[in-house]
Amino acid sequence: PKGDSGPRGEQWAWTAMPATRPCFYAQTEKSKGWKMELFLHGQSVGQKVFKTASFLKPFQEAQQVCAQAGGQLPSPRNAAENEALQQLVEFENKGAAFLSMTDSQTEGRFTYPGGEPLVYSNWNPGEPNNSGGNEHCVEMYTNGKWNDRPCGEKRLVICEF
Ligand code: 291
Ligand code: CA
Repeated sequence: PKGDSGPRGEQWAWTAMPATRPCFYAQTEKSKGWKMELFLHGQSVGQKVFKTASFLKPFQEAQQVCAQAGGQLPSPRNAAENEALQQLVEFENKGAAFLSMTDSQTEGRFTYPGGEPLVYSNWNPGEPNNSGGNEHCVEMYTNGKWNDRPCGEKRLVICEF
């Protein structure tokens, strides 16, 4: 971070704003409307923010929606993150939501968008079962459990920032 002085001689520290979290920073800058929007349709857990788009899309389009907003689809990496996301899915009341992970690369081996293997999972009993041989995406049910599901299905879009 490099320093700079303001009009009253005050010192300002500059640091790069993480490009993946523009919405989060916008929230802190903007009016109460933004905070209310996040209160109703978002969840903050640790350093992470989940925000729902409140509409349903197939996986690829959902990915694009989140990338456009500077985020990505949700990757719950522990029980606390999973629970925060579950509360959002349940409150939104639009059914299951897509997670970020797929096993499109290697069947049965689910990975994050960067290709790393899962560090946490919350599969529903019997999942993932690749039912019909075409379930390469993951949905979170309203109870927080995970199920592998075809990527072409439309699910609630939630992004992580
Ligand atoms: C069953 C389980 C899941 C599977 C799902 C789909 C349903 O859950 O076998 O592992 O992903 O069926 O095959 O597909 C359609 N078209 O309904 C059903 C429950 C909630
Ligand atoms: Ca399944």
